[in-house]
Amino acid sequence: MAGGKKKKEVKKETGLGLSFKKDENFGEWYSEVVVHGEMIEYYDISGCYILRPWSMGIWEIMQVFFDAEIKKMKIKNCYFPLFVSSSVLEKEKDHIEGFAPEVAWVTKSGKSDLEIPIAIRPTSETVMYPYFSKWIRGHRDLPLKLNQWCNVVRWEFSNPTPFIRSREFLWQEGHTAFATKEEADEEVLQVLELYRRIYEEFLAIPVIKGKKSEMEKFAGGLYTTSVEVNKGHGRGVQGATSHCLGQNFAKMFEINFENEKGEKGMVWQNSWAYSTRTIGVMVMVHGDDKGLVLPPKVASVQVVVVPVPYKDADTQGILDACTATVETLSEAGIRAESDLRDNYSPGWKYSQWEMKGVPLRIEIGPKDLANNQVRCVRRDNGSKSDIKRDNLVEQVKTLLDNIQQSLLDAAKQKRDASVQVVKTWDEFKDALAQKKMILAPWCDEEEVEKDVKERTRGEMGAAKSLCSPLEQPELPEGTICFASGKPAKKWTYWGRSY
Ligand code: 87F
Repeated sequence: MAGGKKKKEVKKETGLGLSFKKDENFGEWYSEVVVHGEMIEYYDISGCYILRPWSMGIWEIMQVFFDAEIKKMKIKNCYFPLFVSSSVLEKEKDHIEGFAPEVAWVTKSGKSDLEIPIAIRPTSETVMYPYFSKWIRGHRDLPLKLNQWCNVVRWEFSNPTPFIRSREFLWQEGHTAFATKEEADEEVLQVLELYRRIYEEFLAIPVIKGKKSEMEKFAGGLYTTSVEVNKGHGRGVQGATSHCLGQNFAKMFEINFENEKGEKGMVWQNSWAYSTRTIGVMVMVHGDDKGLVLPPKVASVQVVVVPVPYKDADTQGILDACTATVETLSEAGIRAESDLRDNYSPGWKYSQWEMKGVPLRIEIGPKDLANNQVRCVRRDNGSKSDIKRDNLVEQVKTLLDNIQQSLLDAAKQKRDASVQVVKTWDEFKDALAQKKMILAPWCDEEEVEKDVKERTRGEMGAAKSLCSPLEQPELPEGTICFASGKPAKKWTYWGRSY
């Protein structure tokens, strides 16, 4: 008891260590991890956060990948203004209606009122599409495929959470127009696949690709696809979305073209986005009671090299070995850094780099120096191994690959363990109470989804459909809907969602 108390005091002095446990108080744990891990600094405007280099580095690595992939698809980057005039924003009344309370407005410059208030973009459909209308004349102007990397503002009122729900966030938004629905349909899935790869290949997070219900889709569009993450405790998070807008916006903004035969047609449009929410999801899935756990593919520092000098040892020799190790790794394209600060103990440095989630730590002490080896410690499972400096690069690469794979495997296992297949309402209620994510046969009727929401209302938040997986398990003839008893049309995931 006394020992435990002492430990806590030490933690306070150094500012290291977390005071909340992931399993005990998830919300507080999350806020503490993103701050102590140096990803986020809180700001004096509620719902706004500073992205420090440690998180911005992750964003940039994903951006390099995604930007190159969409360029292969002949999508071009552009930049439209941050401001939207009220007349344009409100042109599409239906689509904006539900969102209107979240739109932020500029009403003043200095002390004087603006003649007409100007909105700040919450998304850019209405900003861009008047110009799509202007630029698209004939079939030769199609397809028009644009993307922009930018910030958007949505004045959320429910509890803000760094990365997951903030009033300003960074994203890419793709907006494309085609002559045919087939082309649009194809692109929706191509982009969805890129989102899957960001999660699975970079963030080591398994996702479910699926289609949203009529209730949960983007109201301005034709259909919405998404990648859904199960972050445990029966909660789903929408990871990214790719919409087919159909011809709704084309009608509104008169985006017409003339085909080869001189006939008038309306374009088919898509819009799609992923945001800095990806980073928050990564923290939630992989983080532990020691802090962040970064997958090697997105870590701006993949390996940190820490000298472990002893009083009577060859300190300079150890420091030189650290510098040489970083150099060797860097030359091989591995993101490595040494921590040669002389005002912190090795143990203190270990805790700090663990808090920041660096995938691999290399320690070099007198014994390692004498044996021409280094000690490697994995962040994900704490396992230690000594490797010879002769084949450092090979072995470190293997270790990093293994860490990346282990993180994905562990996340998959956790996810699979928290999914429950149900057939009846009673099973559904039980599974929900056990904080499971649920896969159930559904009749796909809006009224029934409303009813499910109504019947599950409570302090935990109502259940809703997350998505119907594109890869459908077999649905035997005669299977009935878990909620209505009518014939089931598809398998759908349900849960409580962010
Ligand atoms: C908030 C205020 C105003 C979401 C909003 O998902 C408007 C909106 O239109 C709004 N919140 N949305 C839907 C965004 C749809 C779509 N936009 C392009 C995307 C992907 C990127």
